[in-house]
Amino acid sequence: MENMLNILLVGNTGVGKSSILNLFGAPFKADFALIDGLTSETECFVLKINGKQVRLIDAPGLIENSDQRISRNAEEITRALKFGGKYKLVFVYQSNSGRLLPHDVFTTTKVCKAINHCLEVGLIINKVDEEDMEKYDNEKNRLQIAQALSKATNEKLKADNIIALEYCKPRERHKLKPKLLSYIEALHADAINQVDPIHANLKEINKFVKWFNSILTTVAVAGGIMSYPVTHKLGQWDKMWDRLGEAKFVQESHFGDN
Ligand SMILES: Nc1nc2c(ncn2[C@@H]2O[C@H](COP(=O)(O)OP(=O)(O)OP(=O)(O)O)[C@@H](O)[C@H]2O)c(=O)[nH]1
Ligand SMILES: [Mg+2]
Repeated sequence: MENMLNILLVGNTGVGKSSILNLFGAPFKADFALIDGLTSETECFVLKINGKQVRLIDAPGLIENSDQRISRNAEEITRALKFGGKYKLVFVYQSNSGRLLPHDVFTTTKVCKAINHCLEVGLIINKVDEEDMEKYDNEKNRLQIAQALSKATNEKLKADNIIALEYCKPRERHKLKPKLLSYIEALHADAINQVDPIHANLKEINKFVKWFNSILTTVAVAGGIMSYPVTHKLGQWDKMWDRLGEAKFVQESHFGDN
């Protein structure tokens, strides 16, 4: 069990983590949930993928609407990172018409920092509209997304490790399985040797969102545009992350472990 390969999906509530794992054959709860996240505890399911035994790990989303739930989820995500053995760690975002959401960046940063950025990570952009698929499949755009998240991931996210999954009716979702299988197969696995506890609360999240948006506004004004579509405005994203670097985004205590 110790040396079993782990596949862990991390992301905010409702993005489709459990549904994606179920495409491999897992039986996790995945459903409509109006207010609270549906998955509240980390759960595992062991099965064979391409003849190899793997442990699929389904964790709750980090951000919810009470500090109590956020702390519980943070503990559960921390636990999900501690099974031992090698991991393929994949972040899951829900497509937002090519815009990067601060909540997703927050969660990615927290988790990458907790494991000291020790392994290469993946990113699945889920529920993508059919007409946006080619934008996300475009190599240049994926490179832009990787660059936009370079500070959050310490450059452990490569353009090749980003895929988009098309928004599908539940009865058609099985058609995503071949793409997902070859993606997971190709993803690099590595050991997570040390995991610092993840801590987060609403105040910190709200502060981060405000700060993120203010940085966006500052750069948007300088760049003469009003928003930052991840897939279209890479040059501006570069500038934005330079500003984030100047603000010591990752290192500063205002976005630290308190
Ligand atoms: N139509 C469609 N619905 C999807 C897709 N992926 C996920 N869903 C739906 O999105 C909702 C949330 O999916 P889950 O898999 O439960 O999401 P989750 O990330 O596990 O959410 P939490 O457990 O709350 O953190 C469910 O109603 C799914 O059926 C998709 O590609 N297309
Ligand atoms: Mg879930």
